[in-house]
Amino acid sequence: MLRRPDPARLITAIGRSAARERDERDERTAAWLGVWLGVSFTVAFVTGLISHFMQHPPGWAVWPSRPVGLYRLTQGAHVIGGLVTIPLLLAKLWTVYPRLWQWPPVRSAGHALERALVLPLVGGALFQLVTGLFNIAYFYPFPFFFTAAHYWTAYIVFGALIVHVANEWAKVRGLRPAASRGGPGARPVGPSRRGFLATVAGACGLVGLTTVGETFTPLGGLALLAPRRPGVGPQRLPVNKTAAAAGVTRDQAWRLVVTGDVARELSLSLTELRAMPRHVVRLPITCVEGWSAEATWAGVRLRDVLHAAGVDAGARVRVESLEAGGRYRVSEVDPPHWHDELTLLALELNGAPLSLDHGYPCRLIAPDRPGVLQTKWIARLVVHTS
Ligand SMILES: Nc1nc2c(c(=O)[nH]1)N[C@H]1C(S)=C(S)[C@@H](COP(=O)(O)O)O[C@H]1N2
Ligand SMILES: [Mo]
Repeated sequence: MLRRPDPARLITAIGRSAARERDERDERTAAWLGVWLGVSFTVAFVTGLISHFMQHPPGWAVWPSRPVGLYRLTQGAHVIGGLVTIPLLLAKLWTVYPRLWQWPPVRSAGHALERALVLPLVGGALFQLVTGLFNIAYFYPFPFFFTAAHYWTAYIVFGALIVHVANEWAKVRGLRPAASRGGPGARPVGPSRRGFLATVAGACGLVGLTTVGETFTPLGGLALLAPRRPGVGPQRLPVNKTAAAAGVTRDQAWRLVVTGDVARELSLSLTELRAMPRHVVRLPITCVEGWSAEATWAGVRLRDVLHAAGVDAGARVRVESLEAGGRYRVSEVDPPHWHDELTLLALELNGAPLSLDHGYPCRLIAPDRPGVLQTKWIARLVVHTS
């Protein structure tokens, strides 16, 4: 005998299946965004570590001086990739935030872990993107030192991300086209999800397009969102720290002193330095904050000066600036960089003597090296063999 359908139960059943369909669509959207975020955070983590260990060599690894533009590539990927990640993370948060108040709050041990990860994962990811953005905009409203906070938080976020991905693996596998999986879940991709993902991709593309010109010169004209642009600045090169900000003035009695573990101490006047073999190189300044710009530099090879002082082939060199204080007044040069023929004590930039803002009378320019290590207003080279 046929039972008459109960309208109330029918409505509940329809509602439940609609909700399930919406949930599934949301889950797949979230999973797709998760895959993209996984890729972008992995790239940011790896390129960030490269940048960190270049600035703080760990002893077991020395960064090579070639290829010339390698750091330009890794740091460009770090900063531009980070900016592109902002719309991606916002879209992901928008897709998943209703789950914050799901009921019951905990369904299983795995689910409990997933929920406990929300704070380090989401909080940490937001912290990285916001502090990174503020830093490249030269806006420092936070009370901590950006570099250290950004570095340590990276481990927290990446660790949380690994656990999260392991936890979500089953859902990511669900990304395979529904038809090929068969079964009751088989449903064509809805236009709204596709439209949403296309909009997110478009937003990411737009951010990329309006910032990549700060390091990829052919697109410089489009770099509307970039705080520094190649070609804009004195001698057609941006300046990060001016001489006024560094408290450096023209020093008529300037001499370059080479000291430390040397066979012969040197003290060279500008005229004596200019009398040494002059070399011209084309190299970029690659700021850790993402912008980079090529320029033509002329000056004396660092290795020529060090050889004149009788320096050990394995020695390291501390380059010291006239600048009295400041975090970037000294930098270390390891053997691969000072042996490189492209590494100059630059005296000229783009065909004219260095301007004071660019490091007059003498600055370091080396291939494949972060901008913070391209010390300006050099006064002393201190050689050490340990
Ligand atoms: N002495 C000194 N050198 C320095 C800095 C500094 O603050 N002090 N800033 C560095 C940074 S962060 C960058 S990106 C480059 C910028 O070089 P530019 O001003 O010649 O373009 O110089 C580097 N050299
Ligand atoms: Mo920089």
